[in-house]
Amino acid sequence: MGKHIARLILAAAILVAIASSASFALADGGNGQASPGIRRTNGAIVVGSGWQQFSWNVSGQPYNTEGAFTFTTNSETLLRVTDVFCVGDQFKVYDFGVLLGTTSIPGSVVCSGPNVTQNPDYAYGYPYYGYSHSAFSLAPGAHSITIQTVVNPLTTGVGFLRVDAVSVAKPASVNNGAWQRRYSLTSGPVQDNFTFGAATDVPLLCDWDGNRSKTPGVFRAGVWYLSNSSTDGSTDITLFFGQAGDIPICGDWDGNGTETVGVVRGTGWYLRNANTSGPATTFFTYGALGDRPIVGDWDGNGSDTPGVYRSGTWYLRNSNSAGSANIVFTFGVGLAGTPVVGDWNGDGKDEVGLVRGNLWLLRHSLTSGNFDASFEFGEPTGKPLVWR
Ligand SMILES: [Ca+2]
Ligand SMILES: [Ca+2]
Ligand SMILES: [Ca+2]
Ligand SMILES: [Ca+2]
Repeated sequence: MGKHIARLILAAAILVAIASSASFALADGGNGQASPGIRRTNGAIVVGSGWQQFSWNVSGQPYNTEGAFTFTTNSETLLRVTDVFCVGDQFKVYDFGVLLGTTSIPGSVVCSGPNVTQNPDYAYGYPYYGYSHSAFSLAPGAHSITIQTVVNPLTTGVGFLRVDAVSVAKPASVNNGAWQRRYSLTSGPVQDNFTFGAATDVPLLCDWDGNRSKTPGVFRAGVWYLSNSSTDGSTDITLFFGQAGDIPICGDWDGNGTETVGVVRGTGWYLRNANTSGPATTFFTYGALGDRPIVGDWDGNGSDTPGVYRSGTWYLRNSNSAGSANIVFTFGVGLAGTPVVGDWNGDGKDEVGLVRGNLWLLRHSLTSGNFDASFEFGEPTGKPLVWR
């Protein structure tokens, strides 16, 4: 029910967006002047203040004419860059002169029509428009962003960038009831720790009360002990679900914002939509015996759905029902490791990783390939988990 409503809202939003962008393109008549967003007046910009225009006006390999966009962040930040107006330009993005990456491959040059827009939200949000665009994750600290136009069929033009603090996944490691956490996906020391549960428990991290913060829980032979705070030993909820030998899982199965309990028994997935004792709300079979079950919001629609990891191949499904995988890719073939799931780049969709000892290897897209980021954290013998 919730998912159907979400789909209807999404469909309506897309229709409105298409209608708006079409009239926008007509109204502006192709004069080349981008109107939305904030025109920067000096080098410093404020994180979270919206789109900032940048421009280029010389042929060859021009850098943006404004000079560097500078800012300092206290948390992980997402830098988004997009072309607007005429489709066809592409950019290299630098931080203090160090290449962060190149924006996506642009569509063929087009300056008019229903899919031409000067609104960066539409240019960035609708990939089929063909605007070159990308997101780059930035670590906490000082940044100085410059843009180089590497494909430049029209000599002059404008694009937009924005920087926003994001809530990305963070690493944890649990060893014999001792929980260690770090506040960023980087190598470094433990930043806080607490004790919860016993050595033989299976630890989990989920948002049991729906306040956007994942806190500890443990599964002990069919009994769940859940805490809504990451502090020593306090149990807020005790409930019965599943039995000894089950693999415990947790996630927001119905997309209502609260993450709840589940177990995998053989290939059977038993999910419950409340953190109370009682029968499964949903049951289906998925995967094969011996698979490592994982849970994530692969499509970013707000509900968590199943996946399995099998010897380097990931089989992900976008609904909590029996059926075949919607997404299949390889990552980590030949590498022993523990699969982990999290939104590593803050785009609202979950990605996967493998933890080998204390080495975390993260993939930033649900596609075949090598790891995109790595760091060391946790006890080599601990269980890696992800919080936010
Ligand atoms: Ca919570
Ligand atoms: Ca839920
Ligand atoms: Ca989903
Ligand atoms: Ca993501």
